[in-house]
Amino acid sequence: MYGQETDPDYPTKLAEFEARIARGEKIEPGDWMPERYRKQLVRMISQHAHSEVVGMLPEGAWITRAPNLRRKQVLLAKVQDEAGHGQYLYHAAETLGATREEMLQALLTGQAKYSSIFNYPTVTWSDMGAIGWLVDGAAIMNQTMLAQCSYGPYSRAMVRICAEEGFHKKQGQEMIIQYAQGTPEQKAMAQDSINRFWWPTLMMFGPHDSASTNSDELTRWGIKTKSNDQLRQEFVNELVPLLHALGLEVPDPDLRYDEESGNWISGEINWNEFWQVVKGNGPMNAARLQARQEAHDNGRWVREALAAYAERDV
Ligand code: BYC
Repeated sequence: MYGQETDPDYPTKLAEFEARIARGEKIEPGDWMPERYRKQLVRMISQHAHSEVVGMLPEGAWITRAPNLRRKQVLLAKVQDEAGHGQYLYHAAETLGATREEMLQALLTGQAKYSSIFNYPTVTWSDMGAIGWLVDGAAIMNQTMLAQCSYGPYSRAMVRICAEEGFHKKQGQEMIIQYAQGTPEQKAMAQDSINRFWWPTLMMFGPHDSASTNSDELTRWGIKTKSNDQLRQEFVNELVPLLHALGLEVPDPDLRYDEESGNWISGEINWNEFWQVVKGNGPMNAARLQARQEAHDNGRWVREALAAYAERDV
């Protein structure tokens, strides 16, 4: 597809492609697509896949420390689901010509991004609740939109992922509800988790629309149908009343309700912190990549065995 725009038929093909999107048709792997559309999707889907895989680490660390068997089973199932999400998403990116090896290499060398949220530590058990309710809750908001996106394999992966994330969100919410209504120590633990995860969760939605470099292209081609700020606002509007109803505080002294718009208006996010984390300087970036590298190295024998099996004489 090199030099696609020099093709004399490019304007016609582009117009047909955009007309298909405007009609709500899905673009499928073998279909003609602008090179920028393919690149944007590979970028976003592979980052999303990496987020699912790296996202297993903060929760996986608590499987052995779950307070009872029920919680352990639920957490195990959740972490296993995230591995599955990574698989669906890597497959979706492969339909666009990206190889698994190059995507994993980009992750392990620190070239590829993954969601900033997973570069924060999980220091108490109720962080499992905060991740489920806030982080998966934020992810669902974004992914429900992506389930409508114009690229068929990505949108279909999202339908299934959202169904599973719904369970993840509910188990986290149930945990925070229980602790908020439990002993003073449990309530303080839940509040502390909310305090630490609130702002990083708001950062998950990405920079303000005015600073979002990819949004114009993604919106033009039906990949994003809501903006970063719009989704973030929907999340804040949903969560604030629920947290208040539990007697929990939102750690934002500037938070206020705007009667006219019906929105809860947040104070300003610490964008310096956000960009530091995105650039690899967050509290857990180095530890996350090291853990992924170790897992990759430990899995080498499995990849070699699979490759040998695929090449065997039949
Ligand atoms: N973290 O132009 P913008 C989960 C980057 S996992 C890091 O607005 P875009 C779960 C962005 O990549 C769910 N980087 O970007 C798993 C761009 O840099 P590049 C994860 C971020 O793409 C396990 C630059 O900033 N969900 O649910 O229009 C356990 C400018 O941003 C972030 C997804 O991955 C960030 N938060 O919008 C529990 C959803 N935000 O790439 C739970 C798919 C921005 O140009 N992704 N950047 O170098 C998306 O929807 C979009 O990519 C984003 C950003 C909304 C994240």
